[in-house]
Amino acid sequence: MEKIRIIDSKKHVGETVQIGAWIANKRSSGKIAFLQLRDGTAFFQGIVVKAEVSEEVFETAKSLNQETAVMITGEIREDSRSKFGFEIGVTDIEIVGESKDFPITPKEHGTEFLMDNRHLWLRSSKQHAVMQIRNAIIYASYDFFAENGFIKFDSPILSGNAAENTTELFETDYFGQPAFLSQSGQLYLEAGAMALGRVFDFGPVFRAEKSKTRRHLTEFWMMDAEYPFVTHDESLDLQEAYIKALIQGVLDNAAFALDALERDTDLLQKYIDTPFKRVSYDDAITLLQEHEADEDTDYEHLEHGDDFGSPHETWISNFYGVPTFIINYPASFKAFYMKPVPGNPERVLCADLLAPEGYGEIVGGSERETDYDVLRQKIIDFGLDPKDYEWYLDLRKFGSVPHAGFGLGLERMVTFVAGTEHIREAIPFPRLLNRIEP
Ligand code: ATP
Ligand code: AMO
Repeated sequence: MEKIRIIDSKKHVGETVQIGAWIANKRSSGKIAFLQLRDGTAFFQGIVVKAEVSEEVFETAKSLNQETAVMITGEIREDSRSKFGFEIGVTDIEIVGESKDFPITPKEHGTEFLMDNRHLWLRSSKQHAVMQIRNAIIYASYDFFAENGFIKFDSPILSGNAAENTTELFETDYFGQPAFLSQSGQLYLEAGAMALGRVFDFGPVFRAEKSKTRRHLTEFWMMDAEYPFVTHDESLDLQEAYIKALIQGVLDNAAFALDALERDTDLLQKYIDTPFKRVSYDDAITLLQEHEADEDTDYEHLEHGDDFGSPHETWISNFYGVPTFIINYPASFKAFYMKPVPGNPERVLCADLLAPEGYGEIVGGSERETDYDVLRQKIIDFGLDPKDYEWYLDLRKFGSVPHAGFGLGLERMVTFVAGTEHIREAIPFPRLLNRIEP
């Protein structure tokens, strides 16, 4: 008899098969038991009819606890009443692993309790759906980069210098010398771009974020890309195509997960079909000022030169209703490696992509400074030691070319596409300000 996975069940209609699964839920009456089965690929109903099976099998079905592991034998049938369209008419049940008092029951639980039990919470249908979306985004990302001629280039996780903001570094001891966990592979990717052309990186990065928000993790996965001989404008086109390809990948390959989360897929389709907005930082500030007295706004007044807070980002992205690039931010609160806007040294050639529906920034990118002397001076102005960046400065000595790149925070993208509330559900084991376990 063939052992199949639930996801493949429709190819086996009419056949008697075996499915290894866990009991997600169970209802039974005197005559019939409904088993909600899950095998990781999907959730699925098993029907055990007393009159059609041995007494022993029916008693076993009635005794099954939540999360007991079973090997089910039965016939795959089409059934329009089941959400999945199919079900299995159970003829035999073998218990593989017992389960007793599974802590996460169908009733409501508090967040801290669920987080303490994250290793078990992952089995719920909601977490299953979010993880499937995460997986679809990862595969779509690899596909996009492969189709667009990018080479995967892995940057180190242990580093002797800061890539972004020195206040958010995790420091460790490297045989008596300080080392830092990577905040972004970008600087190494720039070296990669000069060696291999279009490169991308996908790996964990670490930021000692002291903030407790629904958008910050201390360990998250970043998709970083870098390409030579392009300007930041050209880079925006690529970023837009990339984000659309990721959303498309989820619509194509994880539609069932979006459905389980009741995500509005028409909205996702709209983000693919509509050009993203591109608004300069200064125009965005002016727009915010013009609307600050409106009845339905509740953000603080900002002057040109101030950084946005979450309420400003939320308002801007809601105003446009599609993903919006905010370009040319003030140099004062952006990283040292960004190239100034020609003729306006106060602003830099960068963009943050704000996701609509209040999801905030999901991508950060920029055109990089190419001039050795200017870059060296900026490193000093930012309070960094040029000695730590000698290798990086070298890239400006030997055939420096215009180049740009961007980084996408995977978990922010997952949260946005899944339409979920908090970033902690977008990664299997979230690391947060007050949590490093399980
Ligand atoms: P982030 O700030 O989100 O860590 P980033 O590294 O790109 O990502 P910034 O460019 O400094 O950092 O910030 C982008 C936006 O993130 C800010 O404009 C703000 O809206 C939001 N943000 C940053 N810190 C917080 C916080 N503690 N609480 C709420 N929102 C925050
Ligand atoms: P930036 O600092 O904007 O850019 O980070 C890129 C993206 O990473 C995500 N992100 C986070 N996600 C979860 N938790 C956090 N604490 C967190 N912080 C940032 C966001 C953000 O847009 N080197 C540049 C990229 C580049 O220019 O190539 C960089 O790191 O989605």
